[in-house]
Amino acid sequence: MNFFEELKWRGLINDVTSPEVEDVINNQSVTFYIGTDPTADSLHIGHYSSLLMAKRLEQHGHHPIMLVGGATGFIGDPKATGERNMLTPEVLKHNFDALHEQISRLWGFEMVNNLDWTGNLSVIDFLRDYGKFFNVNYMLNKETVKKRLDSGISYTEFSYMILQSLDFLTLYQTKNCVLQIGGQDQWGNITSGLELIRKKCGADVKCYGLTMPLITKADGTKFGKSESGTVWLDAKKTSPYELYQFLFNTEDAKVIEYLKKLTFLSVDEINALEESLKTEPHKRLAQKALAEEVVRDLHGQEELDSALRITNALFKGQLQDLDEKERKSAVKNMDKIECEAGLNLVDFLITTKIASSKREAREWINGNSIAINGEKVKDVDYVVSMESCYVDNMVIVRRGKKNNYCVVLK
Ligand code: 383
Repeated sequence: MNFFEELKWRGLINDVTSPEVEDVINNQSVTFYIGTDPTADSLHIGHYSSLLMAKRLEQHGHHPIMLVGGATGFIGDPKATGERNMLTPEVLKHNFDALHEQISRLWGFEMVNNLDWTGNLSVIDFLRDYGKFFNVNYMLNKETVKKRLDSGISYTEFSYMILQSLDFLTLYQTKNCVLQIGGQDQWGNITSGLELIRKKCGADVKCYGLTMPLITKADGTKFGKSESGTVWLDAKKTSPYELYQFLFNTEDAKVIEYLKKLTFLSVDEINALEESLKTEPHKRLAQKALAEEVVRDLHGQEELDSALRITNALFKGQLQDLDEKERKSAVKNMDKIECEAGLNLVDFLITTKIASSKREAREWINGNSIAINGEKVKDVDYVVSMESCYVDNMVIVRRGKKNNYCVVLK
C-alpha cells in the first residue's frame, strides 16, 4: 500500500480536483494549507481528523500551513441551517488567540491569518480585482449556496467563497502553496479558489484541492456531540476523562472507521483490533485503543493515566484512590439527585429514590451491597451528613456492582 492508498484505506479521501493529486501526494513535496474559522475558542473533535490529515501529510514530507480565519470569521461560511450570528470583534479576538495557542501547542504548524491581506482591502479593489472573476451563476451553483436559496442568504455570507478563494490565491502567490485540503463541506470553496488562481495566474498553473469525508455516527448524524454537548479538544471545556468516555462508548459499527481516521495506529494494528472486535467484542479492545490513542495524543500520558484511574475507580467502586481534581471529573457527568443532609441511611436511600421501601433499603444494607464513597456501610443508623461528602457537597452511593448515584446534599 503506498501512502495515498493508505489514506484511501483510512477513509480520508472524499474527492480530488485532478487525478494528478495522487502523484503529488505520493512523490512530491509541496506546501499545502487548511483553514479554520475562529467561531469558538477551541477546536472540537469534528476538526480533529482534518488536523491529523495535515499531520499525516507533513510526516510524508509536505509542508502544512494552518490558516486561522481572522477575516472569514467575521463573515461566516454559509451553513445549511441558516444565517450565522455575527461575532463581535472582542469575541473573535479571544477565539483567534485561543485557537492560535491550541494549534501551535498541539501540532506546531506554521500559521497565517487572512485578515493580514484582507483587512485593508478597499471595497472598490475587492470588487474590481476579485469580484469581477466570479460569475454569479457559478456561485449560485455551489452546494452551500444552493442549500440556502429557499431559506435565504445574505450578501455577506454569499460573498464568503470569494474571500476563501482570495486566500488560496494569496498563499499560492506568496508561499507557493499549491494544495488546499478540507472536509467535503469545503469542496465549493476550494474549487472556486482554484478557478480564481487559473484566471489570475494562467490556466496551466498546477494547483490542487483534496477533500475528506465528514465523520458521522452510525445513525448518519454528525459525530462529536455527547450528552453534555460538543466534545472539545480543550481540556478545560471537555476533560480528558469525558473525552475518554465519549470515545470508549463508540458503537461497534463505527469504531474501526474512527481508529483509521483519528489515530496513527498502523494498518496491521487496526486489522488486529478489527479481528478482536469480531471474535471477542465484549473486551472492547478497539474502543479502548481508540480512547487511549486520542486522549494521549491530545492531553499526554499523565492525563490518560488519570482518565483510566477514574474509569477504573467508578467501575470497581474504589473511589478512595482519586485525588480532588479526578473526583471533580468523575462526578461531573453523573446524574445528580438532591437530598437534605443529616438523614440516616435508610431514610436517605428512600428520599433519594434509590430504594423503594424501608424493607428493601435494610435488606441491601444488611446484605453488604451499599457503599458510600467507595466504603461499604453495614450500619442502618449511619447518618449521611456534610462530613460524608466525597467532593464538594456530593456523596457517591453505590449499590451492588453496577449502580452509581451522585447525591448532592443540601
Ligand atoms: C477559511 C478561510 C480559508 C480556508 C478555510 C476557511 C475555513 C472554512 C471552514 N472550515 C470549518 C471550520 O472552520 O468553515 N471555510 O470549522 C471546518 N474546518 C475543518 C474541515 C471541516 C470544516 O476547520 O470540514 C472540518 O474541520 O475543513 O467544516 O482560506
